[in-house]
Amino acid sequence: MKTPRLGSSTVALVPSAIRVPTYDRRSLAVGLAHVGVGAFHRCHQQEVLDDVLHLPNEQQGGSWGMVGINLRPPALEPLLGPQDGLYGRLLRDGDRVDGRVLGGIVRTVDGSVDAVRSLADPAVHVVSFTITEKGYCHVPATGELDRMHPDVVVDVDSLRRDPLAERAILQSAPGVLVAALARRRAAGTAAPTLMSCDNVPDNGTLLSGVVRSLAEMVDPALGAWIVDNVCVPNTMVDRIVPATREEDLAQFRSLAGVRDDATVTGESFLQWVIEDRFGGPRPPWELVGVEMVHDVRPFEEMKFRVVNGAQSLLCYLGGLAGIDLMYEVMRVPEFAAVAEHLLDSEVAETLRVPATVDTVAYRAALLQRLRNTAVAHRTQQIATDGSRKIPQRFLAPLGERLARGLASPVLCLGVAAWMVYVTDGRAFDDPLAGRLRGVGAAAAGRVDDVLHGCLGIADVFGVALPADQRFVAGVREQLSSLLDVGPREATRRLLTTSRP
Ligand code: NAI
Ligand code: CS2
Repeated sequence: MKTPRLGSSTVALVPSAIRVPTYDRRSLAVGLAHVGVGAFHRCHQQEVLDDVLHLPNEQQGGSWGMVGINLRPPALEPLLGPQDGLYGRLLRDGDRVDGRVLGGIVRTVDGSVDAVRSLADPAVHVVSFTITEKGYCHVPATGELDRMHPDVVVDVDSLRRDPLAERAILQSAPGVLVAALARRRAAGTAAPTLMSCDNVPDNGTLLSGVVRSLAEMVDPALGAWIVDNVCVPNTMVDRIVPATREEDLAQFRSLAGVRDDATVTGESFLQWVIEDRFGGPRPPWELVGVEMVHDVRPFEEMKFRVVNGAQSLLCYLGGLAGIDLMYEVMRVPEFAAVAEHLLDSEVAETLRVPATVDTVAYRAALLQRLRNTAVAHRTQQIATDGSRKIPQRFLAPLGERLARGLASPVLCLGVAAWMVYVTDGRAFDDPLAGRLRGVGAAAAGRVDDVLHGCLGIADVFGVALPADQRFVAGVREQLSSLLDVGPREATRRLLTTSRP
């Protein structure tokens, strides 16, 4: 017998071991929008929203149904439309699996035309984003709008001719936002609060800057209106959510007895810290475990430098060693030791630890998360878009340590491992992939050519670091070692010489 597909008419078939929405989804009005409904959004923010929707109505302070928007593949309609927005999430820790059906998405939209229309709807009070680090069309080294980005160039031209995007097909998330805000301004309706949930530094400040800059290129008065009317809080988000595999879909189908094409999986750990600065109504996230704070920066720096810094160090060392999964990388003694050394020394010395954080527990939890054999997190996935990730994960702490006269051999090893990874001829995804492959082809594995070819990319390294001979020498030492003896021996050498 054919397995029924998950949807409003079949969700009642799901066994009680799997929690399903018990709130009335038919009465849910749209109050939120999200752009970039990928695996992470569906496994992080949507779980928190589902918890909000299960609160007593009098505690919710509004109707928080969400319109899900994708501007890039995968298209949402074929994925979630036939399922009435319902899908399953599986949390795995060791041999424990927790299944749940989430129901906060009440409408799906694909493409810029319907996206602009949806975001211009005054009922949408908060627009959130997980559009990947490259979705902001910014310069990684500065956080400013890349005015020469091909999508920005096209959108500015389109919007100058068609400011409300009545006909324009827009290419970038900032362009879509500018068009939607222009419609709200023209209609005299309130602006939504924009909330990035991406792993970019000062994500709200960055989002606000790229939107304002693109708007000013179209119409300076619109740019000024955005500055005066649009709140863009910073956030920190944390849950390891690997790309969904066929076996994940099969496991959910087996547990739930229904077919779900949109299943997502992750670890049970979840943290969300939001700067409490909203221009209008918002869900009562604080009632379901979200930390609403005045300053996100300390939480963000901890996350980028401890969690993401360790992940990026391990993914490049592991990738160079031919290892596919992160928990397998942690089984290599040298790699586990150098990750711990990073946390305990070079990173720890740069952190402004929030008063609410127990650093010993945070470190122990991270090492356990990285060793979680139930989360099939590929080194290749974490290595993706590294030019947009290493600035906040390696270069920011490195620069701070240099300013204090502190050496950072492990962070330099991370930078060097990235350099080898993107120039040794392997396949990888990155907005700068073409340029990086060109460096690799020209360098042919010669240390100084790889080093200076990569350091010459100002979008990533800026100007100050490549001009600092301590930084250049530190990276060169690790790069030479990696190219000479490979990742495992290079790591062992570093640990022998630098660990107390
Ligand atoms: P995914 O590949 O499942 O989804 C990516 C989403 O971004 C899709 O909805 C896609 O349509 C959209 N997108 C991609 N490029 C875009 C562009 N140039 N403009 C507009 N939209 C674009 O990836 P996933 O796992 O959902 O991660 C997305 C982002 O979430 C990450 O890049 C990161 O910033 C953040 N994040 C991810 C975590 C994870 O463990 N996967 C954890 C913490 C944050
Ligand atoms: C990972 C992150 O792919 C990557 O860049 O480092 O998605 C990481 O899993 C999350 O930030 C954890 O919260």
